[in-house]
Amino acid sequence: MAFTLINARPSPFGRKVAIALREKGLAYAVLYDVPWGEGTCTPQYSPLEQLPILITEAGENIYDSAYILDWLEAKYPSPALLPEGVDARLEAGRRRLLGERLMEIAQSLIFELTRPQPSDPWVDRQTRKINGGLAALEAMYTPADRQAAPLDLGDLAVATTLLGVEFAIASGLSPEVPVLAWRGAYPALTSRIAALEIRPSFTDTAPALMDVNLQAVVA
Ligand SMILES: N[C@@H](CCC(=O)N[C@@H](CS)C(=O)NCC(=O)O)C(=O)O
Repeated sequence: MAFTLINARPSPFGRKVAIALREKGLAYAVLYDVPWGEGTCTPQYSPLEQLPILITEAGENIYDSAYILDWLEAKYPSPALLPEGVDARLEAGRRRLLGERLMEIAQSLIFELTRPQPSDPWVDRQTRKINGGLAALEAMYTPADRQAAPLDLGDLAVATTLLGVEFAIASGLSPEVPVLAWRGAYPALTSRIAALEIRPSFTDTAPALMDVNLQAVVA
């Protein structure tokens, strides 16, 4: 097995890496960990104490999902997960950053909403950003050629974020957050993700709950 991926079953960040590995046909074993658990193994592999972490056969630890994807693209360029041409790459980069930042903003909103007394101005601010980010992505996904284009790192960030928040709400990890109910509200995003989520790389990596009391590594 060439790679080991330290991951958590509900993690959208880890899923993004797992999908890229599958799309590139790279074999990997998974170690599931709960970074908040007492016996977590994550700090042994990343100074940031966050997963996902990709351990190479040579024993190198690659961490942070965005950097792992860049690392994989550089080391295993085929099949490419970025389009050819500067402008197309920059367009994919913009979708990618919107997908990545939306995940962080959604996470911060969900954490705030689960506090005993959420701050209204903070909630309003994060809500505005999510509305703005989703509207920007909807515009970028509306052209027919974007809907039909091959999967790229922009799609991967957007899809794992939107499917991740959808899973968090459906599974009860997150309270209901109306601004995060994207499916159906944004037609172009809805149709693009409907096309992506049936790929084997997506169905094989569907998120699931984990017991946060689990000790360290589980099979
Ligand atoms: N920017 C990081 C974020 C990863 C992240 O937030 N991972 C969560 C699990 S889904 C984690 O390890 N949290 C523990 C912590 O932040 O202390 C990435 O993209 O890899």
